[in-house]
Amino acid sequence: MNKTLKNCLLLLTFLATGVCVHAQEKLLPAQQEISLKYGADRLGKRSDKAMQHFRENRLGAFIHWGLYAIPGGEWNGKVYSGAAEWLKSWAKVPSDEWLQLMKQWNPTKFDARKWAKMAKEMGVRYVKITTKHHEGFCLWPSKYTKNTVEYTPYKKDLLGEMVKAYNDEGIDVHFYFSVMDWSHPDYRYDIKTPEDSAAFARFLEFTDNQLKELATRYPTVKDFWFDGTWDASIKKNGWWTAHVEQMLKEMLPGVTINSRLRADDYGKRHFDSNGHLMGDYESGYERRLPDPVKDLKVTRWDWEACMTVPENQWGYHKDWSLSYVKTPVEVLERIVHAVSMGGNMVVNFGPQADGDFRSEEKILATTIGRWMKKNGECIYGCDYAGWEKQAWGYYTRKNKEVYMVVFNAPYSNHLVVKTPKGTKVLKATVVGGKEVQVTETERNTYNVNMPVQNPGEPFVIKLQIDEAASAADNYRDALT
Ligand code: JFZ
Repeated sequence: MNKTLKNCLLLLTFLATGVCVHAQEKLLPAQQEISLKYGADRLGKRSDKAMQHFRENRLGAFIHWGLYAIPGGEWNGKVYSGAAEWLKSWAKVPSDEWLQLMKQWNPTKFDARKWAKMAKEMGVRYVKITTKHHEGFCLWPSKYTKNTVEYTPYKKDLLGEMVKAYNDEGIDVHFYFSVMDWSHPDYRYDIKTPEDSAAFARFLEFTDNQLKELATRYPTVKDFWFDGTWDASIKKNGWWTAHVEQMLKEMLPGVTINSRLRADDYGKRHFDSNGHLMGDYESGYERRLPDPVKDLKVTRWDWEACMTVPENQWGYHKDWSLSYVKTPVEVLERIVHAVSMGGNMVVNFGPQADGDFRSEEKILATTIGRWMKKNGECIYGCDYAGWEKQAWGYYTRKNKEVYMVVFNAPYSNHLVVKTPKGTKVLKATVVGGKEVQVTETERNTYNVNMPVQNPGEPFVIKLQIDEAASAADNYRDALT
């Protein structure tokens, strides 16, 4: 079977079966745990400063930019509706032909400072940049391959320009890195022969070199987000995934690494054979989110979700009419949803080949930014509040502040709040607005009035609470 066909089949299989989609934590009783050399490095969340910072950032932007932006989903006159960054695979384009696109790589409208301003205005605290996607084209002048920006008409170090510009705006840079490399002759999907082993060993050395190069050239990078790690070849080399994490952590103290990199001694991914999360945060929530009532287990570890604006386009696709495109409010709701369950959210952008952004993405960034400017205090540094989910929206919490983020205004004009035992609501104030009336209607149940003038967009109410409220109140339990 040729490589590209194999790619298609692999993708189809995991989309159909959800193989990598539902990485699950399955905890074994402690006495049944097996000993692992390449399992979780730690139990529970990391609590150091760098991890706290990662967590407090909460909102990020993904940038998927590579050669695939040039054809934008169209090959030889045919438009493919699948993800644009997979076009090489959909259209079965051989690598040498695909890499010819490098001759056209000249983003004349690219201005890193403009990109950074746009991110700043949107209110994102970090960007995740595709240093190298599955196609194998590198946005930095890597010494270890010719498939880089250096050998395009643009020539300059795109990644370096971006890192500097984002950092200058106070925005953290995270690196997306695809281990799977469709253009490297030594990449293998599986290891079946001694020849495969030898080739894959060379490939892993090449990958180590590229990663060391990235860590050395761009020491301000805060995070590596690995992708393209689902093939049997990598699952059979779990030791290597543990080694990469260690290597990067030695080179860059504090760096954070996603769970998607890792496979344990038995090829188990994300969560090891004992059910413990590997890497620093779970990265399986992609284009979907945990259920706010049923999936509260996610609040036990750090996690980061990412989402596309159309149904499933990461790289630039010229035709967004082929699938549903989320509105800014729908994107915003997903951001809040993630934070309300203790996660981060990364919103994807697929810049055009000329270095500009499509207008839909510019509008999205501006709209989210306007909202964040006013209401960002319910996002940054916020976490799961632990209060019972209500139909009007989501709770988030920062220390003593509990935020109600309202997406569905009720006809009753009352927002029902149920507090945990011993917690009273003393006062409610619209963020950027006035105080609203709170009425205790039952024990641990309140009606918070809608603002007199419906804000007409999702809004936030900040609650002042008393958590040491005495049990002696007006209520007695029903005798039945
Ligand atoms: C991968 C890439 O193939 C895709 O092009 C994009 O870069 C995205 C962010 O990551 O796609 C995946 C990888 C893993 C899952 C789903 C899609 N998963 O585990 O659910």
